[in-house]
Amino acid sequence: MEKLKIAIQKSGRLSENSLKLLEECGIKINNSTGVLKSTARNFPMELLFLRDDDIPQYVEQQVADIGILGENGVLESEKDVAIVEQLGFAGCRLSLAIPNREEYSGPTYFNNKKIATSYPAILSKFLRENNVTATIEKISGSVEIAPGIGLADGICDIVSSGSTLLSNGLKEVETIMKSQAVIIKNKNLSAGKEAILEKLLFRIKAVKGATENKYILLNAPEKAVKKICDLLPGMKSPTITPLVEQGWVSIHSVIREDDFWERIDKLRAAGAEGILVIPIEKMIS
Ligand code: PRT
Ligand code: ZN
Repeated sequence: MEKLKIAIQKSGRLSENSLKLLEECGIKINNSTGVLKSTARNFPMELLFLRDDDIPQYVEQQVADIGILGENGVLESEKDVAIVEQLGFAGCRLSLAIPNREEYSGPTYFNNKKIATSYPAILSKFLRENNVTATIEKISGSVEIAPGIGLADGICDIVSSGSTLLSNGLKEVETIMKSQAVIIKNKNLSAGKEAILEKLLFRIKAVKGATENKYILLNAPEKAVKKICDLLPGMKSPTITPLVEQGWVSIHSVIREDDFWERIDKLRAAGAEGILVIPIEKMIS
């Protein structure tokens, strides 16, 4: 039987979450520590452990069929691969930053300046689109020290919490792109491999749906049901069961994690009581 070859980062910020995602999809992986290749025990999948920068090339050449890496890495590689799913982890942004003391006037600030980055392709596209002429100094690590040592006037680098910029006396002045981990695929997969990928994506969506949503149970007076149901979109419509106490019902539904607290406040204001919120293990819509 055909196997889907997936490339994941060997060691770095994406490794742990990539393996965790596969595990949450019920895929059991044979020993993956310190090896370059492994297999799954209960899913037609082979794993390759690589540097994230190499993954787009391996996928383009179909050494691997699919891969997990940051969107920033995919764009920078300029390889002909397709992004098939955003995975919701390793969130960050690629930004331009300059020394704190400098006054920023907009992208033209960078005219005739030097910018240090590990992302020359994405940066030069941004500069072109903004009609800015700057010199790009390509360096592969510790980009944030470049202005301090006189290598460049500014930097273009990944920012997450912003503390690296802060401790190097830099301020973020433009966000070029937002990024998160994604799955990429080779554009010419066989029908058999596409079918395995579909199966994997189905599971990933169920896992993502579960982390993005919560199951909610609450009690409400019958007269408040309409108002409360309007606040609970759920998967279809909420489930309503009568309570032993006359005039009261129990309402069950699913709510999204992102606007969770706001919605709870509104539910309470509408008359909801005894609200229980429970994590969801998997969610299949
Ligand atoms: O060895 P290999 O080449 O595989 O790994 P790598 O060193 O190239 O990559 P790695 O593991 O550092 O990052 C992999 C991916 O994680 C990146 O391509 C991003 O998509 C994503 N990611 C998410 C980050 C960050 N958050 C992040 N904070 N990548 C890097 N950083 C670095 C950034 O370069 C800067 O030095 O963290 C610093 C900024 O962090 P804050 O929190 O101080 O702002
Ligand atoms: Zn890398």
